[in-house]
Amino acid sequence: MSDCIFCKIAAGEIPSRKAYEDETVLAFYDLDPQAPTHVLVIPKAHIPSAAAITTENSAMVAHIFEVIAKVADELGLKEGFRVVSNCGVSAGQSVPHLHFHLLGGRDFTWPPG
Ligand code: DGP
Repeated sequence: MSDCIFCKIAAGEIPSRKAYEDETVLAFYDLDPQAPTHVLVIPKAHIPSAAAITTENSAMVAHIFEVIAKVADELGLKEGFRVVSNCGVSAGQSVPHLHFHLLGGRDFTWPPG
């Protein structure tokens, strides 16, 4: 999508600090980190949110979770990590391109705020 900031990051039109990249997935550091490690993992193809995951694109989501496990291991998150996908306005989604926050390096509370 031409006006989507994460599509532009995926295309290399906006720079990012990359943690992982392959043909279909990009992981890059969040510019407003909420934990010592805070990486965003996105599909390069535009999917608006978790509400738009379907049979047609769910293999991509499975691949994203493989990438999350790989990046968490490479970044040494051995004590644990949290994966968050905010979906919709009331959940706090600010960028309408599916993304998974990979957060680690500190303890997390439950339930989340
Ligand atoms: P959410 O609020 O769940 O939609 O998360 C969006 C995240 O994206 C938020 O933590 C800040 C991050 N973000 C927004 N714009 C940029 C950007 O241009 N570069 C990077 N690295 N992160 C961004």
